[in-house]
Amino acid sequence: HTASASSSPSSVPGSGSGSGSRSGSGSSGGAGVPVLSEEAREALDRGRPVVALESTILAHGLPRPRNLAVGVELEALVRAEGAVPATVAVVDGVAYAGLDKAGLERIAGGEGVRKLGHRDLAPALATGATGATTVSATAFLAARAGIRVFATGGLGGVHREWATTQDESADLALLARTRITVVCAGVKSILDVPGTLQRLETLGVGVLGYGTERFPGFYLADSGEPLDWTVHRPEEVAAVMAAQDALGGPRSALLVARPVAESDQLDPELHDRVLARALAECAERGITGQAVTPFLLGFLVRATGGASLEANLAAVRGNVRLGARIAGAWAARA
Ligand code: PSU
Ligand code: MN
Repeated sequence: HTASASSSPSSVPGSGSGSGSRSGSGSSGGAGVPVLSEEAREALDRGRPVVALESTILAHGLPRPRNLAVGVELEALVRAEGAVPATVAVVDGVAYAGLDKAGLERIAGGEGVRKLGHRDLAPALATGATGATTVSATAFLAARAGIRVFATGGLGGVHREWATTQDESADLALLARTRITVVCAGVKSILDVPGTLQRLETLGVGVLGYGTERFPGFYLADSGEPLDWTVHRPEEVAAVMAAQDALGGPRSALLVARPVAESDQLDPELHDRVLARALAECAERGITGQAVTPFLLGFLVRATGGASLEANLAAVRGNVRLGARIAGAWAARA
């Protein structure tokens, strides 16, 4: 029995289990349930909107020290839309949904901060590790805490060299069995985009284009890949979420794919040129596994003189704002 978040956004699985508080600033329903910040706990109890935010993007996806400022900014964007942010991470072996300032500083601080996918959570908790959570770990912990909406930048996916490495992000399989709505800007073009969409179909993860009939290309507004479903308002997303719950069946996620504005996207020509070099260098250096994504992202930032970073941030900001609006529409249905 994994993520047992019910259809009601105000229901918090594990609350009232009597295992008590593990920290002065929040409360937890037990060792495996993330410690919610006071404000997130209160909002969930009252059926008010909460948005989970991912931390790998901060620790391993953005350069220091800008990453800390971005972490603070994203939380402010959620608040400005009338929702409560809950940045998810593991600090000293405790999982949190809603980091305080000190926690955010630890995660943004660098050395010793691991990258934690879903399968890494148990060893991290058991050994007292500190780590940032990927989409898979964030989605899992958020759902476990009763949070239904999660905003991030890009989803992990199928890597281009899949045929030889079988490198497919654990994000996809986890989303096939976790009831959460994830707002993203598609997947990075460093991945095999059609391959990733195919795997999402096979795994039964629903994908909605937000104001678009094409899957977004993260740095680019359009990856060129068609989508089957398009929505235009947060209320429509909330209606799809409600229909998922009414249908029952596998507790899969819902992806909301929102394109970056064309005015904020990376120049497509520059994008294609630099991407080819990044992929070649990654292969030359023999970089594999969890290190691939951070390497490629870093290469792109340097090779575009920071332009890819600005497009990345524009995409994430938009996703976070939309996540807050969807959480609001979801809370309003309860
Ligand atoms: N895509 C980005 N930036 C990121 C990631 C993906 O544009 O920081 C991170 C997310 O946390 C995602 C993870 O869940 O990379 C996927 O890593 P892997 O391929 O090792 O599963
Ligand atoms: Mn991988």
